[in-house]
Amino acid sequence: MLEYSMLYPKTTASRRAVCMDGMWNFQLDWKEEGVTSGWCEGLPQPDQIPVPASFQDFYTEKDIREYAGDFWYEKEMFIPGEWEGMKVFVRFGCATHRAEVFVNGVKVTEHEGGFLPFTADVTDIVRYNMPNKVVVKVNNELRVTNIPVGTTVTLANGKKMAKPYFDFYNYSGLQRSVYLMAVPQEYVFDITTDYEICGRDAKVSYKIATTGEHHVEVTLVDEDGNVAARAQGKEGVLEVKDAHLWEVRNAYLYRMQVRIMEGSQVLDEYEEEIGIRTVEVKDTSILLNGKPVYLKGFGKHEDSDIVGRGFNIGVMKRDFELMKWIGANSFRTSHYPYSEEIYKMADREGFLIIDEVPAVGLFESLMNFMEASTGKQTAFFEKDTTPILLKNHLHAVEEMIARDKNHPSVIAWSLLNEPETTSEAAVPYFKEVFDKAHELDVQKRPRTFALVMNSVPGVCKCHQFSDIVALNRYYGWYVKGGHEICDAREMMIQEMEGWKAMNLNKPFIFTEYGADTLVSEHKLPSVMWSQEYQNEYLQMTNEVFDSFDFIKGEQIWNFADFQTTEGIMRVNGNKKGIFTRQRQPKDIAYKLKERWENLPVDY
Ligand code: GCB
Repeated sequence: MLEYSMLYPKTTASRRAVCMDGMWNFQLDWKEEGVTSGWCEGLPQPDQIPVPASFQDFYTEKDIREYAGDFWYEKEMFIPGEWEGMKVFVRFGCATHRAEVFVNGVKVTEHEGGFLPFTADVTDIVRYNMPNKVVVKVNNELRVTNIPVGTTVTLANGKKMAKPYFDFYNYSGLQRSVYLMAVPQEYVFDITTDYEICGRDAKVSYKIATTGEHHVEVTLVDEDGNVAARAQGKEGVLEVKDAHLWEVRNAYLYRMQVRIMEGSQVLDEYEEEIGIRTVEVKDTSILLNGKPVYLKGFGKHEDSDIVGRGFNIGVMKRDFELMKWIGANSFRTSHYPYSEEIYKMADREGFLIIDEVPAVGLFESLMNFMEASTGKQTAFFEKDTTPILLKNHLHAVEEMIARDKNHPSVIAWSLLNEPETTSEAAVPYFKEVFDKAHELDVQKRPRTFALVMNSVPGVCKCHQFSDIVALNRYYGWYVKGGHEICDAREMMIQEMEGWKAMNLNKPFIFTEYGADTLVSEHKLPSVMWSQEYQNEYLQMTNEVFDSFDFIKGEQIWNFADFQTTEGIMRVNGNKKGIFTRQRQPKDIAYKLKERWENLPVDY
């Protein structure tokens, strides 16, 4: 069990949640003096910066954008007198990649991992009816012991620079909302649900963790506000008559109200929106509520102009509108768990999510998409640092499942992206990660990982861990692109024949395939990078998908163009977007729309 509750901050009859988003003081620690000079008590010369946001794209100086090291945030928070006697927390939606938090100069918590929330208990430190000061030291260096994996180098001018083993830009900072929270001493700490559909009815089993011994009551309320079921106790079953199921693109959400009671007095009240649905893999099918579903959608990124990876509610809305317009039903949170608000919206809109832990870069190369195809081996899982990496990886899996387990939209866990699976050394590492996810998830959702180009039949040592085999494939782009696309097609078919011959009896999905395309380029006949080529590429891959019946999904790379590290492989970012970074369609979007709107759900 984690030290702090992962429940999303909410104001209820017994709780308070105050959002601390807005302008915060901000200072980069160029001389690495913050710790010794006592910046935890207050920043000497701060600038002001918005939270939530990545800090990088606000500034015009390149040294700031590329800054690697410690940087500090500071804000005053007023703690109301009425909160005295309650437990008071400060909760960070994320701090990328690691943080130490100080309140009134006292260290209250630290956290490693840049894409999951953490909470500091500040009850004994805050002064009531007075302003208090929160200071956060964030660090964005990449290391081989942490996920996502990379290194940090020192340049000739003495400045540090992050070197990711992945292509997305190393955006960082307080990229998600910060909340000040007050809860009663005895409070709801965790809620876990599981579902069984019995004809027209359903059983919702639940488990509630609280911080005391008082009695718990649970009420399930339907979308019309009627009570659908009640139960008593910290563990039990809600029997729902004529259950309204949560279906793909046809969501139905019940409110699960949890109350801790002392006689007739409510000590704490928390409400979680849930959807009644089951997920299962059977033979080569992915079943939602017992019915086969074919995944259509994207690998995405949290990425947009100006705020970088910062949560942007407007961009979120636009992305869902575009996904609905194009006929998608799913996405993968490549390559890290996204902001909680995005899962809530997917719950509401009936989208299916493959939830990915930030385990990307487990292959020693900035361009693993290229180098994996060359036969390069990096002995990634054979290093002295591997046990520390594994420990951090397992912790992130635990945090992700604790945070996201009750979202009906989450139908699978992706536990790594493109790791090196060509050596036996990967096997025990995978076993621990996959076992952990299975142990922690009461719903036993399918587990997967995205296989890099060289993880092919007969070579990949780890595909057996996957309940759904997920392939990232770039035949026709990194391999045999342009006029050689006919050879790419043959290679792709040959690989799929190889998998078929293994008779794995599992569903396969494509979690990545795509071609970089500049929205400015049209050329007849096509050339790579033109919109015409992206269309040809799509047609080729679709023909292959359509010839193997064990392929149960296609999530194209990427939903939108996104920022990457600069270099000769990228034209100011990865341009495989179906939409531009500003969320306007490329030509291919219309082709995908035509295909996806016409594919049956269980195709
Ligand atoms: C991959 C990676 C993804 C890259 C993509 C590409 O295999 O998983 O993070 O962005 O290839 O476009 O090269």
